[in-house]
Amino acid sequence: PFLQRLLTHDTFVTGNCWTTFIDDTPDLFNLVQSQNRAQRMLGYLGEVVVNGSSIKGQVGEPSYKHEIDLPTLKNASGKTVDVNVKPTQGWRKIIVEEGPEAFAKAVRAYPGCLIMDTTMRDAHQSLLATRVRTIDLLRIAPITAHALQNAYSLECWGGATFDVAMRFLYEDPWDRLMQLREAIPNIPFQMLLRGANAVGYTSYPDNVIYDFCAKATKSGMDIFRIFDSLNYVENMKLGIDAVKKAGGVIEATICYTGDVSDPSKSKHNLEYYVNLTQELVDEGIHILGIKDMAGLLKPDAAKMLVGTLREKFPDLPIHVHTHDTAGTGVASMMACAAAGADVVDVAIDSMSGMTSQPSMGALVAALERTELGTGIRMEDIQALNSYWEQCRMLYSCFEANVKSADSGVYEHEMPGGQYTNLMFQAQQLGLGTQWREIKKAYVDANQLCGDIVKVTPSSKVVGDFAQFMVSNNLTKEEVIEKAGSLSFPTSVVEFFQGYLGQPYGGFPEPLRTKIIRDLERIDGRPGASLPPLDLAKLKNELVEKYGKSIRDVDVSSAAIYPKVFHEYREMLEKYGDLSVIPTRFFLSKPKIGEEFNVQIEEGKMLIIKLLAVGPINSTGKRDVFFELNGEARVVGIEDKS
Ligand code: 3PY
Ligand code: ZN
Repeated sequence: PFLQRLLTHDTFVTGNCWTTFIDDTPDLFNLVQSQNRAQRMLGYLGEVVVNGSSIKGQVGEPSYKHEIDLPTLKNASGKTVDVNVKPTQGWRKIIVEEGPEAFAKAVRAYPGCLIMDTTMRDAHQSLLATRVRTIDLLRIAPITAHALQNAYSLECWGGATFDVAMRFLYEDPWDRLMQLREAIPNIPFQMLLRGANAVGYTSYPDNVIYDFCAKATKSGMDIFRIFDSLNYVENMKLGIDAVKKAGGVIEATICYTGDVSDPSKSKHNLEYYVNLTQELVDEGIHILGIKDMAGLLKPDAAKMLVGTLREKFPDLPIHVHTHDTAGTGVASMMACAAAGADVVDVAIDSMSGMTSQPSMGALVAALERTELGTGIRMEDIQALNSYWEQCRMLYSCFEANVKSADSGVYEHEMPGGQYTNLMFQAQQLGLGTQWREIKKAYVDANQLCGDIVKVTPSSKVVGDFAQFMVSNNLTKEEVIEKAGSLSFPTSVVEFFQGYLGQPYGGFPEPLRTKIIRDLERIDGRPGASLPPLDLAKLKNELVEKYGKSIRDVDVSSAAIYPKVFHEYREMLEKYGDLSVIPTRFFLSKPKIGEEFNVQIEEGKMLIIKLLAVGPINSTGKRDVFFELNGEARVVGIEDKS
């Protein structure tokens, strides 16, 4: 039909000036573009039909085979809420109209306990390998905007979501942020910023961090939870200043490790956390975050820590984050709230528990009708939960198979996200039976590193070290003894060189010297010596390579993840925008004759049906026959089996 339209087009028939034909005939050009786009998408779908999904970390297919039902919300008088009408009430109003300081004051003055919902970031990072796609976040977004109007924030960006979006899901993290912002104008958005590492795993030049934070606020981000994986304040100062300059809310965060209620764990004691908080307060932060990334904060310790900080810093809003690995999450968050925390983190019920955050429904119900009420209604939680129950099954192929609580976390101290990751890797590498050994080696590796804070990226150092010890059958004593001749994982060597920053209490010697030998030592902030990155030059290079579609935010992606960004753009060139494909068909093939819709843009729908798969031909390819908006289409796909 395209050729037919072209050949019969008036201008074409008269043979007038071909070079201006496309410019003068935009409707035809649009048609070419959208047909081309559809064909490229069929290329991806055909690939999934013939060779299966190639998404890393996927085991099997989604167990959910239906369209996800969207819940309806009822207001207090039982009337259905029109979720297409965007809500105007919410905590974001204060940030936008009065700024971060006023927001912090209002949060501190709130009599109850506010919640942050981590479902769109940490919960799926901890349970589903960060694989939840933008399309599924967007579907529930307008409903969330109504249901969680009184939430302090939604954590929906940062941490691992940034690189995973490009690396494994072939979608753009900035689009995710901007689209969510559009759908949820009223609730503050929160992101996890790894201090001088931004959303990466290494230090970047300072100007990259400033640029990133400025673009994030411009794209809709409000609150930045800034941490450093060694609680190294010099690294955090950079993030704090970048967020300050960008006009965002600075939630500077102390990472919690050890046990303040156990006198035998004396390195990270109450005094350590109080001093650290003072250093951050001196930097002019708006909110204090306490990041209990492994779920080590037992209720009694929570009472001691939050109670002490509350007393010493009466005006400072305190926001506590935890993971429910051992199963004490709800109890601990209630203890935090009772001791004076202003905000605690939870995830929607079906995305909560174990290595994720504690259950929103459990916490909200537990605090309901107390003076620490959250202002969130149980019926709204049930509605949201019905969506996420289905969604979790849609992503069942990324479940790490953690089936129970593990109070062993008090000993091994693995962060929630890493726990699932390492467990999954242990299974994949055939180390499944050695999972117990990995956990034990993790304890030893941490001691060898000097008993450090373990969170991305320092947790990776300890994890790599532990895997190295298990696969080389090395005890802690043997590592110390043979360190001079062992070939350590790069991450371990770099940690000892000082590439992550300076750990509290310093590096253990003589181990450090034995491991790094004559390699460079960095004794201050690792990023301080990096020359600025020429972002204008980078933009020119990107435009030259990918054309005018390159936006300023893409420059930031390429600055932080050069290789990942280029690989993502190559996928984009090959298949077009894959983010619009419904998840079930992104991850698995449809049945023969099954029809599904892909909304490629507002008002433009592709109706796709898989018709047949041909036999393998002499070039090793199979023809895959689709129906696209009623017309037959065929794509030739190499059979890789
Ligand atoms: C991250 O850095 O992604 C984390 O979630 C750390 O807890
Ligand atoms: Zn976390």
